[in-house]
Amino acid sequence: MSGEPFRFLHAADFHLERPMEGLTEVPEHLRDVLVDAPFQAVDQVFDTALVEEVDFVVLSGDLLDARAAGPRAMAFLVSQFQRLAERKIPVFWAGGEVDPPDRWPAAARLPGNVKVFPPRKIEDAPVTRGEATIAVVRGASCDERSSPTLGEFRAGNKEAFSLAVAHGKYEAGAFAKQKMDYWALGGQHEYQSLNASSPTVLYPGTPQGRSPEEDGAHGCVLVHVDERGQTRTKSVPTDVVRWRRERVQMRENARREDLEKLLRERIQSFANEAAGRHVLVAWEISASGRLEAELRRGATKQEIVKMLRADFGHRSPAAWTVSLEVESPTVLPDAWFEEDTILGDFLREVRKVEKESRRLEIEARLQRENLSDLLTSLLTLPDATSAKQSLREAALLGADLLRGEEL
Ligand SMILES: [Mn+2]
Repeated sequence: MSGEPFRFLHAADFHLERPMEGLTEVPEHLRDVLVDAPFQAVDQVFDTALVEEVDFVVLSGDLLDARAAGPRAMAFLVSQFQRLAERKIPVFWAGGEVDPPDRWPAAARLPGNVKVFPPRKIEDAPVTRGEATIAVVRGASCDERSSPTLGEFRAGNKEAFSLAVAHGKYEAGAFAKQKMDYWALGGQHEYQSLNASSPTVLYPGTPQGRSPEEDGAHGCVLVHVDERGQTRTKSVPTDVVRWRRERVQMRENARREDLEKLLRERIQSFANEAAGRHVLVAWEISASGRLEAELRRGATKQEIVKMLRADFGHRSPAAWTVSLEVESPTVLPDAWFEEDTILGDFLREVRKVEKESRRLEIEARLQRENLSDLLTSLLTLPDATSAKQSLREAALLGADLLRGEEL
């Protein structure tokens, strides 16, 4: 294959129906920023397409759920398509889980530059420049139940660059036989490359992370195709607000001042790395001894959060501490269980309750279920994690209170 070089933009998972999550309280001065962030990020995606003068845009689904998003989001998306229509840039959209084509209301007319692929039926759409076909985009949308099957994608005319667009959870290694040049996938909110070249297979991720789980940079992917059909990709960050989930491990004997100093240094470096974006930080602290006990009870934790918010949360751009969690130690020292003290009595009692509650649960099931049901249900005993967790917390609290300040 030889032809003219061109470039296109690949984006997915806008989820314009999804607001920011994971914030127990929304700071007043960031309210508008947080509400607008998913839209601003998508605006940046389309800005990138225009600035880079791409030949076309491929969108791999989950742009918005028309049932949940409301008219503002739909009008916004249509207006973004319109911006590309004015520059005669075609858009190829394969619907995903939340945007199968049937869900889009007929009243919200899409501009003529937008090609929406039908559910579960692969269609070809050529991209032309003058007389020449520079690429063939082959796509299918999800239907209400499932994603398109990869095996049905086959490159046809190898004179042109072959690009497949689909939404779903696909495994690396499933892409070799079809002889496509590029797989534009959607359905993962983090950027993920399944294969670097021949074919290039990737998920661009969502343009804006929504929760502490979606931390780090988010954006879209700009793809350059040279005259031999070789691709070169470049991630373009578009997020307006960046999540950071940070685990901090404190050494033994660390003091509160040490923790505060470390948190201040880290949050400052997040702000620097975010290059002008707002940062939302969810901390997870792992400490031991006196510091751990101090963080788990009393006002210390709240005071640290307050200090970080006061010093970094009101800057512009802001670095806002969303939460600060303290990891519980997984085991209490064995010696504590043996002690001939009130603490020892208490911990032995907790251990007994733990064993007993599990035995009772199994007995109760034995009485009312047949064998195969029983075996299945034993695999998924609902109490296992949450009850254990509660008992552990109880043991820790008891240990804190009963040991007093001698730690
Ligand atoms: Mn999605």
